[in-house]
Amino acid sequence: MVTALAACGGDGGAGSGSGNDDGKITLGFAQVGAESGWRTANTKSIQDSAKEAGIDLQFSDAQQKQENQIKAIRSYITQKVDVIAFSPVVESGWDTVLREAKDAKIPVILTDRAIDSPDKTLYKTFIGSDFVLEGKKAGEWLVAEYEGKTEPVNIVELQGSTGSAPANDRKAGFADVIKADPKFKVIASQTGEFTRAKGKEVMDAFLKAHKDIDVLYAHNDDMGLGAIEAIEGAGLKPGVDIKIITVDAVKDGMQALADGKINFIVECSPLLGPQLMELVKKVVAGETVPERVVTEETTFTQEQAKAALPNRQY
Ligand code: GYE
Repeated sequence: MVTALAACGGDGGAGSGSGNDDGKITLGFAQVGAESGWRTANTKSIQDSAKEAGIDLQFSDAQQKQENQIKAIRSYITQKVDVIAFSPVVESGWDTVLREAKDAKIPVILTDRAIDSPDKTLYKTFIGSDFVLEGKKAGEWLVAEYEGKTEPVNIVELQGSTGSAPANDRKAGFADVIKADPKFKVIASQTGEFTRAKGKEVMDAFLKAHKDIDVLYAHNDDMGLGAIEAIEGAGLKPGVDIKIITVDAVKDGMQALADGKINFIVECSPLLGPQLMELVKKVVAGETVPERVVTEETTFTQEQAKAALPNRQY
């Protein structure tokens, strides 16, 4: 169920959603959910920057369900918001609802995650990370870490939410890099739905089924943090007995990295709010916007995490 469609930014109260009769731009944002530390930081960035930009924000949380997101988008169309932005839970199945938005002449901006529709006229722009590149960076660290070694390296993978762009692309980028050396073997790969609880549950099962796990690659910090609990519960040392690579670099992940429990984190920035508000304003003003805005990101080793932690924003 779409439970919250309340205004969360500016002074927009009831009624501000129907067009911009108060002179402000109304943005309807359909968020994925609240599954991870990344998502919490992303939501805050969007809410804070809408407020700062004087944009009325209508915000909804889809609880990781596409049907809820579609309902939220339809409700924004009915409310005649000025712009709709959303972070698609999964990649496919958006054409119908996006055509409805197009017919209602409401521009759409994709935020954070991509869709697989070949019809590029369904949205104005897509702002977010290059998830394939993130997966490649994870793979490159692993290749360097085991350079010169010949024994097999048994890898387990915790995938993000099934069908989501970050899960598909982080898996593909990583696989693409490690396939060059047959010593790297992904012996188990399953979704942990981007949550800590599921990450722990699936890692528990991996540990029961396989006695010889060398490496865990988790598609986000939260699943990695859940897996750390499972690994410690099994009497093993995370970061030592099992090397761990994650993606995101939220504070809790960075702390575990600095503490030696994670070995490498590929950064994925959730702070998309300010750029999104700029794009919203431009789209409403009828200005042309780039088709794709890629977020700039880095990676962190344990030493780099120690240095970066005091100034980490999220
Ligand atoms: O990595 C994960 C979140 O779409 C980039 O979604 C986002 C991902 C992020 O739940 O933590």
